[in-house]
Amino acid sequence: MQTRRNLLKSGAGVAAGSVFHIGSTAHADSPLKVDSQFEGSIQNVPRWENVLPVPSPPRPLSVQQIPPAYGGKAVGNVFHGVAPEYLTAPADWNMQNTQFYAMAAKAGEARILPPSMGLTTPIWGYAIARPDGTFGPAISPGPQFRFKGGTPVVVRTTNQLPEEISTHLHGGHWPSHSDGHASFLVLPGESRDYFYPNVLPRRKDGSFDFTESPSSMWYHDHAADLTASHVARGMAGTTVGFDSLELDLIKRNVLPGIPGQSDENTIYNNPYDLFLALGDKVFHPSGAIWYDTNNNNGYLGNVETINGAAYPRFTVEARKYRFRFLGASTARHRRIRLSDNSQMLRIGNDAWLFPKGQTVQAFGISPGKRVDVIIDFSRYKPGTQVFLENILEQTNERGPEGSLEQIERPDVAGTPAFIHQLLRFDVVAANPAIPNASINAQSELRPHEPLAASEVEIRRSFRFERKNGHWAINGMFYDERIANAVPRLGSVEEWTLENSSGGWWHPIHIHLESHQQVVNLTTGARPLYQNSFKQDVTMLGPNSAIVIRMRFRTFLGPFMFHCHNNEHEDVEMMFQFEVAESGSRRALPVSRFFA
Ligand SMILES: [Cu+2]
Repeated sequence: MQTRRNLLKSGAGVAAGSVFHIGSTAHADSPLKVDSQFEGSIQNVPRWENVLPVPSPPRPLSVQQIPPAYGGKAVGNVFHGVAPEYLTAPADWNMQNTQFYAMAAKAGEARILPPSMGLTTPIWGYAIARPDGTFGPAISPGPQFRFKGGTPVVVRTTNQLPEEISTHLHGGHWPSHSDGHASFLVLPGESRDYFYPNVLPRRKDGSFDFTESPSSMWYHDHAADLTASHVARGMAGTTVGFDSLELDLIKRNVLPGIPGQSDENTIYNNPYDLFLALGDKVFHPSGAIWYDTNNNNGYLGNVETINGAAYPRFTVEARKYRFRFLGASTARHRRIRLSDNSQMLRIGNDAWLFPKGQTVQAFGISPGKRVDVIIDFSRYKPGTQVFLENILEQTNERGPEGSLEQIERPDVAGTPAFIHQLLRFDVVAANPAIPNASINAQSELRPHEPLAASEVEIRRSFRFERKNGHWAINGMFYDERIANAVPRLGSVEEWTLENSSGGWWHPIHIHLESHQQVVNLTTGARPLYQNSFKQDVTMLGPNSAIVIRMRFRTFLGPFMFHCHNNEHEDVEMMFQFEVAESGSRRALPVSRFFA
């Protein structure tokens, strides 16, 4: 018998007044389970009351000149200083164009839960400085920066919280001092000048490697031992990187935007391109975030948030949009689809656009990852409601149900056993003055240059495993004094990332450089399409081993690599590599330390 529920799931549009609900509705929804330690937490959160928050990017305080907000203190004249590269920058880094910002990490109040609940939530977030140097309110996600390739940026970050912090801008290519190293902190009451030169690494022939230009970055706290609780309290934000290649794709109306207007100024105002930061939280009945600092395995919330709002709705024109999905959870994995199972065009993995898009009905996204996707709403009539759904069940911290291969499949066969709706899109008529973007699966995006086996200088192996109730790599815990790998500046290395901790999932993030997957040693399989270019987080499913390659360029010094399940990272599944003038096969003491 065709029940109403089956009818809805079948994807047939069902009229309710003049509104068309596409795909499954709330009736088909599977709740998220909450751990017994959070007994009494908020269970039922009304959906689609919140409107999706879309941040407006801050403008730099100044360009070229140190801004008045710096209070007369030159760059580097703060307690934690600035990267030495700021003072020794080569002429082609365009330092005369440097943009200056100031930001504080501070406490605040947010409206994460829907208005009808009447609750606010204390957060730790980020606040941008006003021209006079005072800070606005803390927000979470934090201010969304726009970084242009070739334009250096300094962000003076002041810690107004009671615990030490470290800000990692994930997906970029930064000096060691500025990279958010877990031990290069900003102490309470102090400041650090984070220097983001926005320079591309160079190829062997000396030319800038524009294939490495990052698009979708995010920043989050990375302080040793404190990362997970800081991120759970709200310490994360997004950053859009762009270069002339991406601006040209908008000008030619390939990527969504406003053609003819999208130069480096108007890209600040592209209504068809936005981040969707996916988070999950547990709420105390007071509305406060409920987090257990004693649980080292992972944090699973029963309330889903996007851009800091629980179950929001978002009005879209009947046209193409670019969504930069971000796995902002500390431990939850998701598999995302549209409620009518219709096709999307995936155009990137982590910070980097693909050479060409990939048609998908669903994609997996684990903690730390970004998935860049085009959704074309022109297929829907104005008045249609279509939902964004997570179809991946995860009931414990070990990881989600199913295998990594199933989660990464681009197609959805049959009706998923688990459906949890995250966002409602309300489709309205498109502004006829702006043409729909032309992008399709044949559009040329960003070229890719593979790293060849013949270039590999050193091979290393890292085993991610459970040890004495904590999390280890090759049987060892994070030690800020030890460079666990020492690659030579300019060299290519091949690393085997192995997960031998039965049943646990580990998303492995390597700082400084993109890496390229070569082969899955467990299955012998070549990488899937979406994993065959660049990424900065490689997902290791249970009992798996994946070989990757990367080239270490531009910056000397120590950088982190670690599990991006933030709870695992804190205790202490984290190593560092130090890029040096000469490489070493053995671990060595760290030679540069930027406290
Ligand atoms: Cu892990």
